[in-house]
Amino acid sequence: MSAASCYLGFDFSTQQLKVVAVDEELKLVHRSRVHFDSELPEFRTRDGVHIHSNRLTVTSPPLMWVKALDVVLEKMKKEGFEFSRVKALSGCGQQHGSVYWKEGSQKLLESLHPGKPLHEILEGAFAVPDSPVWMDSSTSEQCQRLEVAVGGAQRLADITGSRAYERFTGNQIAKIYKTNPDQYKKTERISLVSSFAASLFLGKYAEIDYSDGSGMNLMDIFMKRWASPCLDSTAPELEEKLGVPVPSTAVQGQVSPYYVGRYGFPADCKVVSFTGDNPGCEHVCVSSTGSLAGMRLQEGDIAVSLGTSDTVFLWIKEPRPAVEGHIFCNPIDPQAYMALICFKNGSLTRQRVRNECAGGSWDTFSEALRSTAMGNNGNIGIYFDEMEITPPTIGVYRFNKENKRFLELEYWLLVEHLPIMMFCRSFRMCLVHQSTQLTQPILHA
Ligand code: 5FX
Repeated sequence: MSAASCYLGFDFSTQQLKVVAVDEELKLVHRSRVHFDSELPEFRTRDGVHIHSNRLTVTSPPLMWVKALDVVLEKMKKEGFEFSRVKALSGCGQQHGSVYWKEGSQKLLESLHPGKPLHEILEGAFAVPDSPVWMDSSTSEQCQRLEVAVGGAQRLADITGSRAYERFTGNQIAKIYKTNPDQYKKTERISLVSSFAASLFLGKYAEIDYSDGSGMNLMDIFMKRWASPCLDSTAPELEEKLGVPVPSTAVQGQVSPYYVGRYGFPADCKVVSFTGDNPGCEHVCVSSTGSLAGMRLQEGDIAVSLGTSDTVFLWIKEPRPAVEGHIFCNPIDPQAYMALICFKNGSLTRQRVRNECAGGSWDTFSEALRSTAMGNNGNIGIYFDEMEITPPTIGVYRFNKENKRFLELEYWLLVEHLPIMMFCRSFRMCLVHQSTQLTQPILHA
């Protein structure tokens, strides 16, 4: 490896932590990752999250993200990565998720000892040990209350870029304040996943950036500051706990001496605001998930990102917020915006169907697609394994070309128990036969 400068981009996504290093020409010089379920099994996540028994509450332990950072940096060290070359770093995180730093954590961050891994130092730093994440749909009550408080769904969208959404951070904060007032009281600072990750590098609380801050139902996206009516109806003393939002391109400081001592980063290595995974972030971050900045989108471009969530987003100049979809501040151009629609049932649902129908092989899955007529002869299946965001519904919806719903039970029998299915279909046909007074029995469909 030559001694030229390089830049690091971290991506704290739902299922893993990824890091890439690029040189001055944006050429990839290093890549590493930590997969939460398999490499940090002690946190007992499935696909990076805990889905609670009501199937609406979805959380992840912030300490797992801290430990993932320890592991990835140790991996890089072992592989001989020269941290002394890093001029600046930035990154992104899954949007909307929130981290609740306990009283006294600022002091802990300021005095990180390079002899210890971060997860040992920060073990007791979180007032809420399991952070709500973007897959959570448990805050309908808080959403309703917020919309009523500000004058309706459209009014809220006109201010914050979105009507009230369950996963948006303000509604998550309101739920914690209501259900766990003690945890809320003990919270010194609330970060998004992105600003939490930046805080780990800065050794102090990082500010929330405008772009990721737009996914909270708390920020006025035109004035780029917290919207008082939203704060007031969410929780008391919230403004102090949130800090001051800053541009997504702001340099927030230099790396903490911890990284200089433990890994050999230069003392003047800059930390640029981290932002959400869909906005992506400043040019120093080359996120490997789909993101507006990482894909270098320009006005008029539309991107589709197929990840744990599926999103469609575009760069816009004149936003008109509506009650469906979101408007976020643009992470690159402070005058511009980005529009986004998010679908929760993305890659995990696709993989589930692939496993059931194609023995876990994408090749077999693709072959099945290729060998079927375009349009699938009018048959269509829509799969919402978890409560969807757009539209808010759950279940499997399969229709034949006559637009008749094919019941899930039949589908389950067909896939799992073909012989029983054959029997049931014959049986049903016999019933049909009886009710329609046919003279000959129909044995199979
Ligand atoms: C966007 O609004 C979303 O909720 C998701 O795409 C998350 O950012 C996934 F991490």
